[in-house]
Amino acid sequence: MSVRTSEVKSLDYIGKEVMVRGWVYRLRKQKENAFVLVRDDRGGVIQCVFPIDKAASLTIESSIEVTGIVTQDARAPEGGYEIKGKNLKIYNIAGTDYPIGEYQSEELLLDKRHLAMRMRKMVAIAKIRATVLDYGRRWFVESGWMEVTAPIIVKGAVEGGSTLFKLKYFNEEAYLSQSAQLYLEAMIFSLGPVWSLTPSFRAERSRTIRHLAEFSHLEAEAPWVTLEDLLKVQEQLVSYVIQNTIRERAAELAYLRRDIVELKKIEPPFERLTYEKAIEIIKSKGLMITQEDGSKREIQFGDDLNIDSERELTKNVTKPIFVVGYPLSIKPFYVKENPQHRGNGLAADMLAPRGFGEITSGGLREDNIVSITERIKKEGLDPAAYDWYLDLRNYGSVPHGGFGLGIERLMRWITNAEDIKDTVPFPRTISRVTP
Ligand code: AMO
Repeated sequence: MSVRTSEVKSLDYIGKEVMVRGWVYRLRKQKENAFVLVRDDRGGVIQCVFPIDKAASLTIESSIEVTGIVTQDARAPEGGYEIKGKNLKIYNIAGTDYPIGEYQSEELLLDKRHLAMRMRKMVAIAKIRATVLDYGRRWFVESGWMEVTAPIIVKGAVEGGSTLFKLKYFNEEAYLSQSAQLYLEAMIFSLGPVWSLTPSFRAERSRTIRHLAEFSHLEAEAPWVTLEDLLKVQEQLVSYVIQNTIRERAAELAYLRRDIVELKKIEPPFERLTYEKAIEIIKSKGLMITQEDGSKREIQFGDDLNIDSERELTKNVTKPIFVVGYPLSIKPFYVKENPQHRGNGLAADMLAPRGFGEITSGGLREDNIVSITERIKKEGLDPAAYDWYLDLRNYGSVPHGGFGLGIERLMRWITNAEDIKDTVPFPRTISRVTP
């Protein structure tokens, strides 16, 4: 039976025969012996030593099966354990031109992502990601929300027409979903609080370090909630995911050199900042915003918060903050108007600390059929495409709301990644659809 390297590295195995399967991660051939650092299929490594004649044909990334005796040797890398190899079975001798070495450009690593996935950095990130997804799901399951699945092929825009991916759907035009929200809204009427984890697609035309064309979207929707209820759900969810992830993935975060002192302190409540106050703060800091023609001006009420504004608001905070009450003019058609504050939406975004930017967005939904139809038209969308959605306002409409969390945005913050592309195995952007 094959064992993983992480199991072998314990006193229990000293002197015992084990079998490890994996790939040649590093290779040092000396006169008498070959020192083979074997990487297993969970990214762990252990040194295996063979007489040189047995291992002469090995190359980096050759796939092998090693049988041998576990010994302890302080000189062995990665913890002082090694395997004195008895048998070596070779599955495949890798080509000698393996393109991933120690120093590579980011572009090459993206071009060769199918191979770069074998790098220990990528394995660490993938493990953290699996844990983030695991606890994201668990929070909802444990809190009594029901998992549902929304379609990916849809007829209507949720987040504006400019980022829609068109698709030929038999004899008509359809789109890739930007968000499950409208479908989740349809499900709360019979299923109560629901959530989904599906890919969302955005034809983002600009290259940024926080936008992907395809991202993992954790979304939730519930009937009879207030905006404050939704904020509480989000701060609990994010805190729960972070605390469990840093506990279970301490080794991987350490490998990535992520300092987790601040992450340890993430717990509810998160500060709530009104949009007005946010604009005041940004103004007082003298931050200028860049207009479409490249010229700069002072930020004013009615402007959306871009990454620079978000960075300004969060550069000195250690916990996420909510910006609450955006003007309706900069929010999509479904955002409910605040009856106490006309023109303002009952919506909020969660901004991660230290400039990582928006990680969730959500709020209450407009539940009045007349207002929402007008808003759909105002956005230049065709109400006919929202027929079914408008039915929800016609047959037993209720106050309701929800939010969407971008898994890669959360991952970027947790792993302290420079670029969002680092948080996903095979990123999709305007300039990249392979591998
Ligand atoms: P929004 O468009 O703000 O809102 O998206 C919600 C969250 O999804 C993430 N996100 C992205 N992540 C990576 N690449 C992108 N291009 C990208 N775009 C968005 C962000 C963002 O906060 N239906 C609404 C939410 C709601 O009101 O329920 C929506 O999709 O983390």
